[in-house]
Amino acid sequence: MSAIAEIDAPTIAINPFSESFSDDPYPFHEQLRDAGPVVWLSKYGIYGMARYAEVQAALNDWQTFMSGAGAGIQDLRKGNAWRPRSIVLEVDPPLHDETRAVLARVLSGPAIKKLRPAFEAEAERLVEDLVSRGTFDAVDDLAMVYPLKVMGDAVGVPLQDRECLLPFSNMLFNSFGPENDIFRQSITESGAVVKQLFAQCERAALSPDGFGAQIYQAADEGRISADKAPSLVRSVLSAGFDTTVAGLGNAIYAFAVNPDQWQLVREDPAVGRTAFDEIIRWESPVQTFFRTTPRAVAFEGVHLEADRKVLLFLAAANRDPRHWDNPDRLDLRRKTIGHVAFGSGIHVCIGMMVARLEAELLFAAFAKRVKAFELVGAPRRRRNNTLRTFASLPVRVVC
Ligand code: OVM
Repeated sequence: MSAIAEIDAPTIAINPFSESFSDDPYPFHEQLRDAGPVVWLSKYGIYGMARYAEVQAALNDWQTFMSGAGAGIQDLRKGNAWRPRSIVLEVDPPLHDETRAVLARVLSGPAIKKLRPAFEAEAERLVEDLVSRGTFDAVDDLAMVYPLKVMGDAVGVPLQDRECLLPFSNMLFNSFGPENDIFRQSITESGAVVKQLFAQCERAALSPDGFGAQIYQAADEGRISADKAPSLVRSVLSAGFDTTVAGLGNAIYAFAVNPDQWQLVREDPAVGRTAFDEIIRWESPVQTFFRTTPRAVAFEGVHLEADRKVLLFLAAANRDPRHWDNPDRLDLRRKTIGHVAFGSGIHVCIGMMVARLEAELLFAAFAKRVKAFELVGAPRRRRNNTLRTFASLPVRVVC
């Protein structure tokens, strides 16, 4: 018995994986935050947290909110999981620290710095082409094109083998949620791509100088066992593409609907360098991730049962008025430190420097040439159980 009385989490009937929730999550986020520090989502029999303080605390307490049972709604300890777990995202220390260290070296600051000239040349080339067209789709012609080109080159995936990456990720990010209509549809649509994606993780399929090859080199050097290399390549291919596609699409949308904020980027290169973090605070590509309680837990005065999934609403935490001033406002001069769009704690995004570099260089290339982005058709969202992203975003650039 604990000395302090514990209450049960209030029950909420909201379905966070419904069409209406993903169409406009923000009113639901407010209800979830206002209901309490921890809520019980009766539809799925899971806990949820949507306030900044609790999400941040849970992300930084891996012993209480473990990842080893998977980052999705399914408990991967219980067998018949459709996919092998990620050996970095979905494991706890000590194994986590060994695999993380390998990726940390591959994706280190100096390593990312070396990418800059090639990333910059490609940003200039692509943006010059888009600006000369005047009107384009910011998803099909930009957000999907640039990461596939520059990150595909950096990892060492041959050009002709990249088509599987986005359909695979779309399905994978759906698979963190329940087996609903969109998850099933993405499985149907992805057909052969799972096999192609796994084939792409083999050493012989990767160029000899990219991140993929460097992961195999870590195995050669005995820093991880040889059987772990393909799995770590799979993590990079899973996490490194559709996330930035979402973030870059959301960025162009953000600039189109907040023209005053785009002016700030044009006027001050320093704003352009930090804009992406505010954009992903405001429209977080990864909306949610799960953790699991390994035992009964007392957290913020609330009793949580053992072996329960806990849905962390990262995007709701990023707009919690208990933490942020005027959180629904995109404010590129805001101090965004502490946002949880990249997560926090031991699993914090390991590729964030790549994502920031892609955004910074694209924004700089546009800032030289473009006064404003205008929507020329209705943006269409791509519904996904984890990602907030667009299927189509027709825009015109004003020069
Ligand atoms: C992984 C993985 C997959 C998807 C997302 C992610 C955002 C990681 O396989 O490690 O992090």
